[in-house]
Amino acid sequence: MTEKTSEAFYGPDFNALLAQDPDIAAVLLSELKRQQQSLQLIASENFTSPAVLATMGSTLSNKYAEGYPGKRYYGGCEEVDKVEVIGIERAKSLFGAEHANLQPHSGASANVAVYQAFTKPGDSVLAMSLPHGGHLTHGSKVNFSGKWFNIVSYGVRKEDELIDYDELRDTAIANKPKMICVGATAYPSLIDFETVRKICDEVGAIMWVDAAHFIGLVAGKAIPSPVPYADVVSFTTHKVLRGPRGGMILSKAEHAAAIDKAVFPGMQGGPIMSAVAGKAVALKECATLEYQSYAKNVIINAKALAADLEKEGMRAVSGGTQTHLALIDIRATGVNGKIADERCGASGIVLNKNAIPYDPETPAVTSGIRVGTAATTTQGMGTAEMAEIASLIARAIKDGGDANKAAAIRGEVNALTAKFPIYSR
Ligand code: DSN
Repeated sequence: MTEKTSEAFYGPDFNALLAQDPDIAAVLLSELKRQQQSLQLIASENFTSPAVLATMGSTLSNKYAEGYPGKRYYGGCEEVDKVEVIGIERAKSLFGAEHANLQPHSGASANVAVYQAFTKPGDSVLAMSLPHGGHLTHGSKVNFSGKWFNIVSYGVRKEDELIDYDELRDTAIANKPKMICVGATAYPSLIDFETVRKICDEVGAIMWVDAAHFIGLVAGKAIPSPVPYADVVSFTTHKVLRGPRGGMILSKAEHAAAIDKAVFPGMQGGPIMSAVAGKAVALKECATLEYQSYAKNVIINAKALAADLEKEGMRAVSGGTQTHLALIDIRATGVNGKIADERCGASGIVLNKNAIPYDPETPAVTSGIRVGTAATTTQGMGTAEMAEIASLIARAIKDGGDANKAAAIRGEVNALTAKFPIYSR
């Protein structure tokens, strides 16, 4: 990808930016090249479409629109109202949801709204522990959730690294939480929503699914949906879902008013209407057969990558994956997660170190890596490329940080990514 074609991707406005602020323009170009020329295996990242990117750089960014369609606090909202109404209807239709709120600025913001809608500070909430794959907003001590709520945690079984629903039920009965959260950032298996619903009913808890990681697979009908079971489902829109950076909440109709009030005025002021438009565009894309095929291929690729990494002597946690991500225990290589992350990065392979369940290392070091296939599948890569990627990862980790070997791997990564161009015109 030459500089000329990179500029061509950004369009004529890029020349204005280049003239006015060459420092920032240069970063836009070099970040585009970084995304094009290295392997993006961070499980929460993807390549959104040029159509979504167009909304993000639009004049909708200029408009303040506190409130909801038809009930705004400022004038001039008639155009942005249309965008939000279309987006809400698309979300309800795609997921079969009774209510949708597209305004949360991020997944964490969406989660703040969920806490606010259903709990008061000091209430007990049962959620997956961070070291076992949960999220900061599921009760980490350094997050508002851990500071303001009585978080009770559940984890995965040591034997098979799967959620222990009996333990979850026992903990729920013992602690009577106001809300139970399922959903994680590093759990490769499917969640049994029906069982969680039964536990919630038994103890009178709100069922909250943080679906940020897998909602795109649900949208593509590749895995079962939590929507029929959950009171509320929160998620980000930029992971497998492939939309703009942002958050969204689906809920039962009975919770609609509480959710909307918690988002605005409870937690946010004006929504980012350019992002709301991007969410609407992404939801339309997700309703296509093409996207459904993409979602299935994401899982096929993740399973292949996990199996190929096992052939390279690394262990897939939970016995493999049923989703878009694999958590890999790399202790057999003699290299920890931090060093593996650094060595892969130096070789043009972007992934993240990740704690594995019952990890003997600290969270800053870890014994694992997390890999996801959302971005590479968007590029059009398939199982043959997953085998190549597994071999490149293994070499990067095992080659001892040798700069020449890292440069050679980077060359191979460049050659591979060049066959699957993104954002090229
Ligand atoms: N940072 C996200 C992830 O990588 O999973 C979670 O918010």
